[in-house]
Amino acid sequence: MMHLLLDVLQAPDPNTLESFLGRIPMVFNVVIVSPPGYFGQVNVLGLPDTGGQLPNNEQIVYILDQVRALEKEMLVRIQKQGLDVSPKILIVTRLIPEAKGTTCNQRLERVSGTEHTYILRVPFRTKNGILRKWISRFDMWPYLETFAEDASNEIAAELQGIPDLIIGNYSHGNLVATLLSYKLGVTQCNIAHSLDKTKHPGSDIYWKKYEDKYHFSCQFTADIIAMNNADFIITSTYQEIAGSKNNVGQYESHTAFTLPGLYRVVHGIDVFDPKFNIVSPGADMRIYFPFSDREKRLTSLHGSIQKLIYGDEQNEEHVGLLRDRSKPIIFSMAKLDQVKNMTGLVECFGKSSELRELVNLVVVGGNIDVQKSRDTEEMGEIEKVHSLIEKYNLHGQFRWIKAQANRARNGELYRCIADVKGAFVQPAFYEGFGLTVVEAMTCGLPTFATCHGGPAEIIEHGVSGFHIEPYHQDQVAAILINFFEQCQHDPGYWNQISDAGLRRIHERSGLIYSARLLTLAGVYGFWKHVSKLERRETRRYLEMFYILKFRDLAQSIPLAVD
Ligand code: UDP
Ligand code: LCN
Repeated sequence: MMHLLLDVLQAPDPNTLESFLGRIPMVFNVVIVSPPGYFGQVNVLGLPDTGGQLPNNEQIVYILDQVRALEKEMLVRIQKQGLDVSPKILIVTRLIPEAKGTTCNQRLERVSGTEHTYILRVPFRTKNGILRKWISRFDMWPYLETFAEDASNEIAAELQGIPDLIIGNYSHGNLVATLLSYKLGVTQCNIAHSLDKTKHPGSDIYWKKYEDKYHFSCQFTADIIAMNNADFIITSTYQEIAGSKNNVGQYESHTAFTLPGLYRVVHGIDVFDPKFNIVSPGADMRIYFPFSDREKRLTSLHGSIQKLIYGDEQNEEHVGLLRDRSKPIIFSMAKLDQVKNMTGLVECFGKSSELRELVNLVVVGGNIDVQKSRDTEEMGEIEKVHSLIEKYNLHGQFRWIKAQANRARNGELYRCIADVKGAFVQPAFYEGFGLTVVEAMTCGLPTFATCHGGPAEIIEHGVSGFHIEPYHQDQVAAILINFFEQCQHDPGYWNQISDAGLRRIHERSGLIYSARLLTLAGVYGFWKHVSKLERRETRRYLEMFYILKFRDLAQSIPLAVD
């Protein structure tokens, strides 16, 4: 460190400064905020903000993987720094008294596979008392200020002090992280995941149309405040920040927009601000590994997977049959949200007799029995799949399996699809990052994924997989047909794409994720310290915006009644 310091004093280039700051012991306590949904490790029920019966929503999976890696890295660093201190990581989420059989009514829960990481739950409170039931993320805005206040006390009690880094997730987490970091003067990092503004095209101009249901006015205001208050921002891809030639980036779409009748943003965020950093998460390598890793394969699960794919039974777990087992399978797995466009994939398959000649289709997602669903959007999608099965007479060529909670088995499922020389298809209209794409590629499954959002960057078209345009089903079918025909003529072609996908993933491995995160925390923590003055005007402006705009908007949302 003395050598590094000498170098910094002599020629302070950014790399040396970064290594130097990265080594200073600065981060011992980390708080990660994510209020929506049922945040649990098992059994989180099928509600929209949780994404299934399990931690299967990108945000929860992302955070649980993140904390495990983060704890490891913190321990290594603390030891290297010659210190004898136990780190602590707290995931702060909402406590839901009516927890429906989950652990979401427990105040504190240790994260499995860690020593020093806990989920800390804090209830939503108003002057009428504590809110007992689950509410949708769209209706949470009026609760968040008090939540942040209460959370800061709970955090202080748990840590016996203040955290060194606060990481927000998604609109709500980022707003609460803002309030906490403002109050405590702590370095703030934001992670957007999939912001709703880009997921719902036109939601700014037509905000009034969506207001009753989604309260986007609140959410977009919160997003703007949080991204400007953050000391640094982590994204999974470059696209997410600045977009591409054909697609607008998540952050880019916040640079200028209008909410007619409310306000107009002329300089919402600078996408070239040095606070942006690309740090991609990888898939958990214990669960997702190549199909060719024979010794590691979970062969004991093959029986149940075979049943899942080929079993005769038609029930609420699966419907449809695959008559010709010699055909490869195209496989997809996602929530049955409109934006995931699973129905588009089924339709694309249904319409193309050529594709149906070549392959079978297997889709995992949602409920099959519409009565079992509690989400209106999902209900619409469920009915659409059922009607597509009839319309295109998909019997014998299509299998639809209900959302699957067992991650270990899901990993093996991807590999079993690879065994039959199949492919993975991710047909979303927009995808913030696309964990399933990384998972499939990590298992060595050739992957076809949407060209809108993260996957466009994960895959190099025609090399390590393929980009598809979800708005043009004919084109999607043509790309798939072309691939499988080529595989018939040249069996080596399948392996070539599979290998290139694996290589691509390893190049961008998520193993470096937590190391990078901690170094960034050091660098930006230092920067926050030295640039206090510069940011004072911004902070005053944000205070004003919060008090004069956000508060009124949040208060206009009706409170839930138990
Ligand atoms: N997933 C799952 N079972 C399902 C559907 C999805 O375990 O039935 C998992 C999937 O493997 C991935 C995550 O849920 O890890 C979904 O992440 P993605 O980024 O694809 O989409 P999100 O739902 O977060 O928008
Ligand atoms: C992150 C996502 O990607 C969305 O699909 C979720 O609905 C959101 O978080 C809220 O949990």
